[in-house]
Order: sequence, then structure tokens, then C-alpha cells
Amino acid sequence: MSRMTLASPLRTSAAALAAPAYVEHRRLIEWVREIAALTEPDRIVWCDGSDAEFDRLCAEMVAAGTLIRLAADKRPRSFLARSDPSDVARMEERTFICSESPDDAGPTNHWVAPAAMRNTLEGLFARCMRGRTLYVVPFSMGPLGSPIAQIGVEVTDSPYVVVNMKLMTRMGRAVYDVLGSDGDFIPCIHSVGAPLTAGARDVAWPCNREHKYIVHFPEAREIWSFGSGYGGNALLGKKCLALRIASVMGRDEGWLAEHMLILGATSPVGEKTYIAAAFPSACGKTNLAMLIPPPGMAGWKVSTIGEDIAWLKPGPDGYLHAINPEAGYFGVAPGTSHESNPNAMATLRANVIFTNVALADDGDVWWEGMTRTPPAHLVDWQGNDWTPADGAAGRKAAHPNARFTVAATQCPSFDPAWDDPAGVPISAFVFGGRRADTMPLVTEARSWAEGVYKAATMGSETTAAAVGAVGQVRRDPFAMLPFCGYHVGDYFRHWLAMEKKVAHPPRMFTVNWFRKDAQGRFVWPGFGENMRVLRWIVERCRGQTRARDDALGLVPAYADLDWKGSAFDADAFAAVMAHDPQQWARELAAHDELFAKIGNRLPPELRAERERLAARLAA
Ligand code: TSX
Ligand code: MN
Repeated sequence: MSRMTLASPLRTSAAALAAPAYVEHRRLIEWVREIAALTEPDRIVWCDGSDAEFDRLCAEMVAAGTLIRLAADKRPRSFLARSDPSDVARMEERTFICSESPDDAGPTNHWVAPAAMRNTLEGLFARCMRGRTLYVVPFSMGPLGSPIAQIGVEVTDSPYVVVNMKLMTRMGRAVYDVLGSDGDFIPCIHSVGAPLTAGARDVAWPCNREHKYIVHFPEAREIWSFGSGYGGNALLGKKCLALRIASVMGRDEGWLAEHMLILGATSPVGEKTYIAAAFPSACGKTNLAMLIPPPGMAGWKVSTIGEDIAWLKPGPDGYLHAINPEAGYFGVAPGTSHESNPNAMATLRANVIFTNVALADDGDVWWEGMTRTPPAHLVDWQGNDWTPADGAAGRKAAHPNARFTVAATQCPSFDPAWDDPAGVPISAFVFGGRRADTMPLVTEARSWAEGVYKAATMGSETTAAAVGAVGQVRRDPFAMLPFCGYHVGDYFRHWLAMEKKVAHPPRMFTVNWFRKDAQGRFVWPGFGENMRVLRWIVERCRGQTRARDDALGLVPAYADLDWKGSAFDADAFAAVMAHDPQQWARELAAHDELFAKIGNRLPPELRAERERLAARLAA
């Protein structure tokens, strides 16, 4: 497992090292001992995942100033954390894929040779937990014991990470029953990288402002993270394990780990269809996963399996079966409102950890977009007074990447099959991006390869929340650009090969909720109205509706969509379905640029799809 050992004797006392009797896994105990020898924590706590443990850690963090308890009458059993201003988001430029060969990381990842990186990490982690507690956090990504699930164990010196992992994963003692005495687990080592010298006062959000590393060893299936306590940098089950490491496992074992929501769409006669959908950030994945259909579509219902990650394996029935490896939501708060997502707002009524939102005078939280008018006074995410005048001057009360952490079971649209170890059979893949032009409201791929091409060439416009110039189209293949743990050309090849692994491959669709008119106004109403598009997708999967062959794929006519209760007319529909030759010339050039970057590992099938598309557009 870990190749790092120190010659020095253990500084952490034998009593502090003792594992509870229910931990019978010798290799795990030995690994924790090795990490403790390297990092020299004062104490080791083997987490059992109980509510009592959660409450105790939260109380300790309130006493330490890491958490602020919110008003019991406004947000029962909820807390606010304010991070260090240097530690507010995932750090892609500090994220590394350390495969033996740089070619296996590919052109979209940062690569460092494993031996060199292990050397660097050994220096960083040596004695880095002095004065702190090492928590051992066992977790299952996916239903406990599911054939699609994986076990991880995160050792961390951050109690904030422990309580977030309790909400985000199936965490605690039951994991050891699955693991037994020699089951496989993915070791995840995390430190905030801020040792405490004896007698020194801790800060509310310890982290390392100089050194941050989020490191993956895909061959060893090991994760090391140093210097950050925030989100995907620190909750290692999420992006690191469930996407980067799991994508490699999926490649090797014939399954898929994807940046996708999973929803169930139930028709008025009770037919249920499961859809998995990939969108880059800032496209409203959580909103779609929790969608409430418009009043005109009485009897239609959406239920939520997941809103960020899907693991998909061929099932015995010939369908791809999906699980949500997570058990909670670590969602972006700004923009979430009773208008944009009533189910999310209901989910957040109690038992929530908020990070970097604003604190209101009544002990509740607030963020931009939560209400139309902000409260007259707030304390912003950095602890400073804030008034609407500051907002008018462009100073945000909540950080744009402020988050909520909450258990998925609190969502009113929560699907009971969420915990089914067999997963749910997927009928459709949907791929979407934020595009003011070029991309129509909806298309269906004529073939699996055409769908893979569309997903591989996906792009999305950057928003204020992201880095780079606003409105620029960034290519984000399968919405996996920051999350694929291996060569993106091999990833496309794996996707192409998956078609043959199931008798009933899902149909593939593209959507774009973000078309704008010449005046820069959104044409499509979006949100609940997206159910009209989902209904067409569902009925295509069931052979219940028709489509027309168009240059960009199979498309609906205006009359093929359900417009009950809608004022959206045929002209507006034509506008959101239109494709412009000049825009598509630019789009194809952007695809060529992406493919050039991917180089000779690009599957030839995708070049062939590009030529077919160009020919159809020219015809
Ligand atoms: O989440 C969104 N979805 C998917 C919902 C199921 N958003 C928010 C994106 C930021 C995360 C959307 N924004 C969607 C959408 O479908 N569409 C839009 C664009 C839009 C914004 C506002 C209006 C219409 C479209 N209308 C009014 O404000 C009245
Ligand atoms: Mn995500």
C-alpha cells in the first residue's frame, strides 16, 4: 500500500494507536500506523459514524470557532463554516494524475512521475499532523455491499472533513462489516497541512496557503491531498475517488464513472424511465435532478437518485445500471431559491453545514439569488459587515462558490431506489452545456458513436463563477475535463466500447437550455419547463413519439412536444432549434482544435463522425 515509512520510532503513543475491536482488518490498521508514523498526530480517532460522534465533533468545532451554530428556530441543527480566503474552491492547477507513463494521464491532466511525487509528499506530510487529531473515516461510495459500490478509508486531520463525509457518504462502523478482515479499500490521505506547535492557538480554518496538492496514483489506486480543507480537495470520496480513480477502475473493469445526475421520470400512467445527464458546472444540474414539472403537465413526476456523480455497470437484464455513489449533496448555494429549486430549498431546512454563505442577523443564512431583495444587514462570508449598498458596489455577501452539505434523504423528490444495491436501469444519456447560440434545445443521436461524438465535443460558456473570460466557450468533454483520471482519448475509446457491453444501450440526447435571442435574452424558459423536453426524451426511449432527421441529429417538430399550459409558440421553438451555418463552421473548427490537442489516441471513429456531420451540414 503506502510505500512511505519512517525510520524513527512512533511518536504517537501506543494507546492512541489502538483500533477498536470491531476493526479486524490488519492491513488497514497497519496502514493507519504508517500514516501516523509519518504525520505524527497527537491522537487517533477511529470514527464510527454515529450521530453522537457527529454532534460531539460539531460542538468541538463551535468551541474552536470553526463552526457557527445557526438559529435553532430558523435552521435547526445547522452550522456555518467560513473558510480561509485562499481556500475557496477546487484547484485544478494543483491536481495531479501520477500514472507511471505521462501518456496515461494525457493532455488534459497535470502529470508528475509517481516516484518524484511520492518524494514531495513524504516531505510535506512528515510531522504535518503534530498537535492535531488523525481521524480514520471509513466510507462506502454507493449502497453498502452493492456490487457497484467501492469502499474508501480517508485519514484526515480535519474534523470539518469528518462531519462532511458523514453527510456525503455512507460513513461509519457498518463499512467494517463489508470490509471484513481483508477486503479492498481505496486509501485516501488528507491533511490541512498546518501542524500546531505545542501551546499555539489554532485558527478557525487551518490550511496551507503556500502548498496545495491533490494527488492521484491511478495504478496504486491511492489519493493524497495536502494543504486544503475545501470541498473536492478534501472530501476525497467525491471528485478524487468517485470520478478520477473510479474512471480508471471503470476503464479497467468495463464500467463507467461519470459526472452525471440521475433522475427518474414517471408518466401519468406510472411508467418510470431513468435518465443520466452530464452538464459542466453552472448549468443547473442540481436543479434538473430535482425538477418540478409545470402545472400543465399534471401527473408527470421527477424523482432524484443523484445530482453530481453516476457509476454505471452492465446489469444481468442487459441494461446499464446506475447508482449514485454519494449519499449527500455538496451543492453551490448562490442562485438556489424557491423559484429555481423548491426541492433544494426544502432539503436545506435543517441539518445542513453551510460553507462561505452570509450570516443574517436572525441567525439564518443568505446568499445571492436566495431572495429578490437582500436583508438590510448581513455578515459576509469573510466575517465583515455587509449591506445592500456593498452588494450594489459588487461585493458579494456569499462567496460565489459557497456550498451546502446535506444528506440526500432530506430531499422531497428523493427516489426510494436511491439505496438499491442493483442500481436503476438507464434508458437515456443527456449531454448539455450553456450555449447562447449554435446548439439547439434538443437532439437525439442517430447512433451510439454519434452520441459519443456529441458528448466528446461538448462545450459550455464560462460564467462569473468560473475562471476565465465570461461567455467564452470552454470544451468540456462529457463534463469530465477536470475529472477524468486517464488519457481523454482512451476515455472516448472506452465509451465507444461500452455500446457492445449491453444488449440495451441507452439512447443519447443533447440539450441546451441557454439559447439567447439577438437582444441577449434567454428564449427558453428553462427550469420546470424542461419537463417538456424530458417527456419527449422519455417517449423516444419508449417508441411512443416520432423524430425528424436533421443535420444535427433526430429532432422533434413543434407538435411533438407537450405544450399544455405553455405560451411558447412555434416561432420561438423554431428559434431554439435553429442552426446557423456560420456558427457551425466555427463550432467544427473548435472540435478540430480539441481533437488536435488530444492527438493520436483519438479514436478514428470520432474523426469519421466529424466528417459525416460536416457533410450533413454542407448538404
Ligand atoms: O438550472 C437552470 N436550469 C435547469 C433547471 C432545471 N438554470 C440556472 C442555471 C444556473 C445554475 C437556468 N437558467 C435554466 C435552466 O433550465 N435556464 C436558465 C436561463 C433562464 C434564466 C431566467 C429565465 C429564463 C431562463 N427567466 C426569468 O428569469 C423570468
Ligand atoms: Mn460536479
